[in-house]
Amino acid sequence: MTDCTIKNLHIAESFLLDGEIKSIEPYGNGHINSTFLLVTDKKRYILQKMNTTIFKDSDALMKNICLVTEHLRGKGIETLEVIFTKGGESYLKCDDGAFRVYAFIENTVAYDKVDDASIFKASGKAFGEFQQQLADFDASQLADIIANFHNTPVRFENFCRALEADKLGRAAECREEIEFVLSRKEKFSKITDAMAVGDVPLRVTHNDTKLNNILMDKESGAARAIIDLDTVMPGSMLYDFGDSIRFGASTAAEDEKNLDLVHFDISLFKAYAEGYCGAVKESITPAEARLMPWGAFMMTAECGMRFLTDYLEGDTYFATKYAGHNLVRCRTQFKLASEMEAQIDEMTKIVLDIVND
Ligand code: ADP
Ligand code: GN1
Ligand code: MG
Repeated sequence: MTDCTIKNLHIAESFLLDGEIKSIEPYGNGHINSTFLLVTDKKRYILQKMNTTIFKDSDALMKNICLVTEHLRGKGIETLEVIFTKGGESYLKCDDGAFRVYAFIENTVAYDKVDDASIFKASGKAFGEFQQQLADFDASQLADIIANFHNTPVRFENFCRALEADKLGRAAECREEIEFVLSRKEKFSKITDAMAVGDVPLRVTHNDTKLNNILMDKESGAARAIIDLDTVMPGSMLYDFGDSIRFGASTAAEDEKNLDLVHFDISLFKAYAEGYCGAVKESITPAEARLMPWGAFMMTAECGMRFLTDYLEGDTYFATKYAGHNLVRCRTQFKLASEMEAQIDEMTKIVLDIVND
């Protein structure tokens, strides 16, 4: 057993598990928390070392998650089940960090990519419904876990600071990407401006709606549960719609090195829009409908900008697998964002046709 496994074993033993622990192995493709599959002789669980550098207030984070999951469960919706510690806490704080356990949601799959438009449409419908299910949730109960999470102008300022400091001298090798960001400064306030004047309402949103944050039924392909609830907080529908498009309407992985393979697939956009916009049809405002395509552009450009910022700052935020991983990710995002920019009118027509149908 490695040191890490031994430590995790001690940690896992602090939780109210059913059965005797058999194995603990790294699991999944998340960029933020360290995730493990924990297996006992009776059941499977997810053990996570929470990223306390990013989520500084673990108490507030777990309180949010408990409140949101209770709200959803109260409506009969399948959701994450927090397994408490033997001491009755929702997570374990110890010298090695902060840890939590969820029941493993069985017979599901978290996709990193879909080719089947019907699965993507089903994920859109589920994220749209998630938004509706949280519409009667009292937002004042929720802590703002990461301030300005999708405030693109603030993300732009952070990027400018990292560029100015250029502490590792990496700016020289990403001139094109830097130019991509700087030349789009004016566009970055499109959503925040609409929110400031009240055209786009603040809602309780997920804020990290990439495809591998929804579990789909292995057999039927239907959506089962929305996971990764760390960033559920007040936000905009445009963020949730946009982030799903960013990740799922691409013809390639988020970290594909060959940019010739990376394209924005408008037919996947249409499928997702049918699912999502269909589900929020009753509550979507005209401004939200009009700005949906900009949500996709914004989340994609913003994510690319965040990858680039992290690259300039020395890869301290996102988990990376090799040197230059964040720059590779940034390039796919900018390629997608520029293809979206070129098709904004078509995308707008698709959304308006669905909403006005
Ligand atoms: P991160 O914040 O690092 O993205 P996630 O909470 O999304 O972490 O978990 C990473 C991956 O672990 C998910 O993409 C999914 O594959 C898997 N996962 C997380 N929670 C569960 C669960 N309750 N049941 C089954 N799989 C899960
Ligand atoms: C992170 O946690 P994960 O891997 O689902 C990030 C998102 C980014 C995404 C890019 C809390 O999501 O904002 O869009 O990586 N989550 C956080 O893949 O920063
Ligand atoms: Mg995740």
